[in-house]
Amino acid sequence: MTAFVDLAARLAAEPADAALKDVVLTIAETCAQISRVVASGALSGSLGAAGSTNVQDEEQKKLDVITNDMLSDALKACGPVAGLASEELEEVEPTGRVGGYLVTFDPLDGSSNIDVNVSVGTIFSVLPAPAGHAPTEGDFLQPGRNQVAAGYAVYGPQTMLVVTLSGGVNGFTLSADGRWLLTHPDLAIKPDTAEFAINMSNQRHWAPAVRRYIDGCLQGKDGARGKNFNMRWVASMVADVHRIMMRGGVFMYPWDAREPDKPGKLRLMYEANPMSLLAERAGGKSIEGLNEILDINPAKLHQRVPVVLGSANEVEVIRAEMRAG
Ligand code: P6P
Repeated sequence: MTAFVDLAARLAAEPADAALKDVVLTIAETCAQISRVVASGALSGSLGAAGSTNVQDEEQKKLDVITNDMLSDALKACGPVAGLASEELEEVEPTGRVGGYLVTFDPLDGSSNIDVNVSVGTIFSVLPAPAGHAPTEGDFLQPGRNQVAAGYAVYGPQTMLVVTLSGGVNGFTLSADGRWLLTHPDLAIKPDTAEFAINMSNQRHWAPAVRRYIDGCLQGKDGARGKNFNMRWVASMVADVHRIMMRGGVFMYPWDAREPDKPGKLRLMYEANPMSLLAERAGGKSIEGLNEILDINPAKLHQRVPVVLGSANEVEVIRAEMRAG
């Protein structure tokens, strides 16, 4: 029987601040608890709609609210956390402490899948907090390059945690007795792929560059790309990105004409930025179209951004199409 290193031991080897490790361990422990709540489904009466909408004007599921409260409570009790922000909360929530770290999170990404038992996940991002004063919304508006840690938990056939602090990207599997065990060290995204993830039902709404790229993929090995492409779309960013971490691929949620004043569906601060840090640290790339997502200077807490993320060479093919207009 293989002896696996656990999360605490793996973090101990990281040259990162001990307080930051405490924050990551707190999030990891809460995700382990969320995994149990998600797995109980109908048995705990936690499925279905909450009867409310969030700041995104999206219907909240009961589990959106439950998991948000679990993470919010855990972070408010975690000493190094000065403030938190959530997809489910309109405003940031200072903890009453100064210094340390800010945490943004999507407590249950892909929750529209929860009632049909398809993988969902939790996404988190950790930023440095300001010294000397309680954090305001403006203190959260830092570019993704400032993140000091990022990760996600995916609640699927296995529950896994994928996280980066100071160096590479490591994957942990939740054991039956509730421990995060290092099963996927030093994750690396393959630079080339023949698999794309996009919601094809939006095809008529895409910009010309995206339609050209997808059309090229669909021509198969006799077309310009010279290979047959496969398509996957789980409609759960965590599940689609996890697949790309495991076997390569490219994930796209581009701007489309349905809401021309919005740049895309996914949120920068607690979806695109953490996933982009993980992708780049694993040797992949993540762009909004022409430029790296991690270089965006946020203007609003819940701002949206187009996302093209995954295998580096395939992202460059898409960027070239975007440049062509
Ligand atoms: P669509 C889930 O609601 C989410 O924010 C992401 O997890 C996912 O990639 C996307 O939306 C799915 O969007 O339009 O295909 O339902």
